[in-house]
Amino acid sequence: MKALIIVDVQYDFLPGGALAVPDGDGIIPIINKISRDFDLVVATQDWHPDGHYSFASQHDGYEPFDQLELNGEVQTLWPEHCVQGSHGAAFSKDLDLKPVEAIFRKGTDLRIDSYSGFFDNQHKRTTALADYLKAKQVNEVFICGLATDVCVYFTALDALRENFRTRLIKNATKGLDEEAIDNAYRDVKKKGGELINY
Ligand code: VGL
Ligand code: ZN
Repeated sequence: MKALIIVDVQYDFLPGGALAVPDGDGIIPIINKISRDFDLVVATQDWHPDGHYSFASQHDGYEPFDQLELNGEVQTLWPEHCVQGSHGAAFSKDLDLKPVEAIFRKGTDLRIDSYSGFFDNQHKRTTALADYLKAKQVNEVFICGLATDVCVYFTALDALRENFRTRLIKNATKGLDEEAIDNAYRDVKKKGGELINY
C-alpha cells in the first residue's frame, strides 16, 4: 500500500510568507493532481508555540539563518514562522485538503525543533506518523511539499529509517538553497531512497 505525505504546504513557506520558498506555490497544482492517485494521503503541519526556540528572535544577537548550539545540537535559527493558529501556519487555500485523511503537527515542543514529519530533531518524540502508516499497511511512501532541503529531506530520511520504500517527488517539492537541495537529493539516494518526477 502506498501513501502520499504532503509536507508543510503552509502560507509561511509560500511566496509572501515569513520563510518563503521561492516559487513554492508552483507545486500546489501538481500535488493536487498527484493526491488523487493515492489510496492514502496525509499532510504534515509545522506548528510552533509562540516564542519557539528555533526563532532567531528568541536569541539575543542572532539573526535568521545563523546557527547556534541548542541542547548539544546545531540549530539553524529561522524567522518567526508557523506560530500555532496564525495565518502563516494555515495550509494554503489552494491545496486540496479533501483527500487528506490525517494531519500530523510537529515542532510543538517549545524547546525542540522538528523538521521531519515522523520525529523531532533529537529523535526523542514521535508524531506517531510511522505507526499510523504501518497500521494502515503502508509500505511505500511518496513525499512532496516544502522545503526540499529541510522538512522534506528529514521526513525522507526518517521514512527510510522506518523501512518504508521511499520516493521523493522532485517536481512536487521546492527548496530554499540550491546546494542544500542537491545535497539532500544525493543523500536520500545514497540511503536507498528514489527520486522521481510524477
Ligand atoms: C521548515 C524550517 C523551519 C520546513 C520548517 O517546513 O521546511 N523549515 N521549519
Ligand atoms: Zn519550523
